[in-house]
Amino acid sequence: MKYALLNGEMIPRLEAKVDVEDRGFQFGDGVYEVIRVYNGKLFTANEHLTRFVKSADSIGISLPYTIDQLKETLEKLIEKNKLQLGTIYMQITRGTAKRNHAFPTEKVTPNLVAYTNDVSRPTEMLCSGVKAILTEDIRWLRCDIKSLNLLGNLLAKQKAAEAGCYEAIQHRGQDVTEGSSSNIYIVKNGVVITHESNHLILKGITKDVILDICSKRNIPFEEKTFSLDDLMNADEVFLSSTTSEAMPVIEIDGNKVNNGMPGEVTRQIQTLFQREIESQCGELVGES
Ligand code: DCS
Repeated sequence: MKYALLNGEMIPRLEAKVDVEDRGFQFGDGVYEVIRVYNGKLFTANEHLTRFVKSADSIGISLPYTIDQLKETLEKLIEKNKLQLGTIYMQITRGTAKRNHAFPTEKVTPNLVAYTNDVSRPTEMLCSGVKAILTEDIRWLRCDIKSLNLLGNLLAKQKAAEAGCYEAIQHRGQDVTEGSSSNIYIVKNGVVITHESNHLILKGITKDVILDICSKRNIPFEEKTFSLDDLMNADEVFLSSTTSEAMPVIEIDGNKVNNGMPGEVTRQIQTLFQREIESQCGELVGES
C-alpha cells in the first residue's frame, strides 16, 4: 500500500481526500512542486522547497512548516513508500472555504498534500533526443509562480501530444519563452542561451543546476531572450526539467536540428548533470 501526506499526517494514499470546496480544486488557488528521487534520496530538495515557499508566499499562502520540517517529512514518506526512483508531488492550496473568488475573510488552514510516484529515467530519449512543436504562449504574466493553474500549459502539451511530439516550445510573438513543462536552451557557436528568469518563465531548478555546471566547467552561457529565428538556426537545442533532465531536441515543427542528432555541448551537459545527480544521490546504475 502507498501512503500520502495530508496536512502532516501519513495516511493510505486512497484515503487522502479534500473537500469539494477546497480552493485548489475549484480555482487552482495553490502552488505545487515536483521533486526527483534517485536511489531513495531527494535531489536538490532545498532548492525545490525554497521555491515552494516562495511560490506560496507570492499568492499569500504561508506554509505551516519550515523547510527542514518539510524535508524530514518527505524523507519519511519516501521511506514508508519504499521509493527508490521516482518523484514526489506536493501541493498546497489556500484551504477549504465557501466558494467566493476573493480570499476567505475567516481564517482557513491551507491543505498540504504530498505523495510519491515511481518514475524511471527517460534513458532512451536522453540518448536519441525528442521532437517538439512550436506554439504561441497564451499563459498569464506570472509564469514564475508554480501555480496549480496549468490550463495554458496543458493545451500546449496536448497540441504536442497530438502531433506525436514530446514538448511544445512556447513563444510570445517572436520571443521564445519555455516549454509547456520545461525550460528551453539553444546552443550557438558554443554558447548556451536560455531565457532570463523573469515573470515569463518558471525558474527551473534543473536550469539552475545546468547553469551552475556551465559556469564551473567554463561552458559559455547567457540568460537572455532569443527569437524563433535563433531557435530554428541553432546548432543545438535542448530542454530541461526535473523529470526530463537535460533532454536533446532533434526536430522542431518537422525541421531537423543538428541533422536530427543530439549535439556535443548537450551531451557534455548531460554527462555533467548525471555526475551532479550522483554526487547528491549516489551512483546511477541500471534503471536508476
Ligand atoms: N517550466 C515549466 C512551465 C515547468 O512546468 C517546469 C517543470 C519547468 C519549467 C522546469 O522546472 P524544474 O527544472 O524545476 O522541473 N514542471 C514540473 C512538472 O509539472 N512536472 O515535472 C516538472
